[in-house]
Amino acid sequence: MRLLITGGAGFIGANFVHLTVRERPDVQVTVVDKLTYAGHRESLAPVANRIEFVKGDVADVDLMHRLVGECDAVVHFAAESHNDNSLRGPAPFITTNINGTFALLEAVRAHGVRLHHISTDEVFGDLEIDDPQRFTEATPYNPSSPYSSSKASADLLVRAWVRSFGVNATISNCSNNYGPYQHVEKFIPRQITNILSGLRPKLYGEGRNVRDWIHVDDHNRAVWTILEKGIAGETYLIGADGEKSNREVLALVLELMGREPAGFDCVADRPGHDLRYAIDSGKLRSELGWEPEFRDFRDGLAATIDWYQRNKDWWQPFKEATERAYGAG
Ligand code: NAD
Ligand code: TDX
Repeated sequence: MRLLITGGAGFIGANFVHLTVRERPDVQVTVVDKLTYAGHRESLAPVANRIEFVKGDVADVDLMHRLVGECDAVVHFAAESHNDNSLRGPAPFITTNINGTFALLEAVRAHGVRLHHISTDEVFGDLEIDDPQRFTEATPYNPSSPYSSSKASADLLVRAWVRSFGVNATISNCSNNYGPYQHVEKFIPRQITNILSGLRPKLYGEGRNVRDWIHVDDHNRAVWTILEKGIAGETYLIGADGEKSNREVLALVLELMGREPAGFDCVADRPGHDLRYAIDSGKLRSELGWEPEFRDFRDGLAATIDWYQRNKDWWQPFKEATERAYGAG
């Protein structure tokens, strides 16, 4: 199988490339990535001689036609992915997440190639803390931020191309990922690398917000399950029953890193901050037989902390600029 992976130099994409090279040596991997501030060739260094890398933009129609024409299937990770950035400057979220998905859809339509589109649980909006319901495939879309509305737009384009043009595509909406190679702008790596840099962790508001954490390898194994067993036109929610408040996660980071429980700052809340995400992944489990392997968040978090401790060369070059972008907060 010749597999085109968009956004393969980013957090989840790079982990997907590593997993694929490690566990499916018969798959020929081509990565296309624009190498924005969030993309790192270094994340692919351990597998550099096992893959083809193309620096390019998913919104480049001609390039997508050429690359898609040379593969059997596409997994589409490439996106602008950070909510805080989408509040500061939404423009690239529209061009990459919407126009980029459109360019890819036209290419897979022209070449009859299978597409798996990676999306997020944020398209559903948020839940009350005490709501017994979780998101399912039937939950209506109700996105809050420029990021999540651009991902929702992309999902709707995929659904329309399936229905109107018979494109062979599946969609997955996953909850918050953690693990190695995640950009230090995101919650967990920001707090770990703040501590490692002598800075105090920063909690938005009171930290009541709940996220449903999943290890990146569990997400990526679910993507492989859908690629192999998923039904064209279907959407699958991916989640590992990992609900935790931000305050709880930060407390665990502080404990595992040997810091005082009070060793953090509460800072201004994110505008429009979604309160809670929670995924019911029953369809993926019962219909396709997927189950998460990382069942102990504490262990997964400890391993992630260890990775950031051992890989300072990877994150230190962009730590300062990331904190500068966050401002004094
Ligand atoms: P990331 O920001 O770490 O990586 C994104 C990658 O896409 C980078 O390598 C970047 O260079 C590349 N890219 C950006 N614009 C591009 C363009 N125009 N053309 C080609 N490449 C481009 O993001 P991530 O956290 O790895 O997320 C990957 C995907 O998973 C996204 O679609 C995101 O919406 C989705 N997702 C993320 C999470 C999460 O918790 N991080 C959860 C659910 C879904
Ligand atoms: O410094 C911080 N302090 C803080 O309290 C940061 C960066 C975040 N937070 C909070 C905001 C959120 O409630 O932590 C939570 C997680 O924040 P992010 O890591 O920015 O993730 P989130 O906004 O939940 O979105 C993530 O999950 C869904 C990914 O970034 C998206 O790409 C994915 O679609």
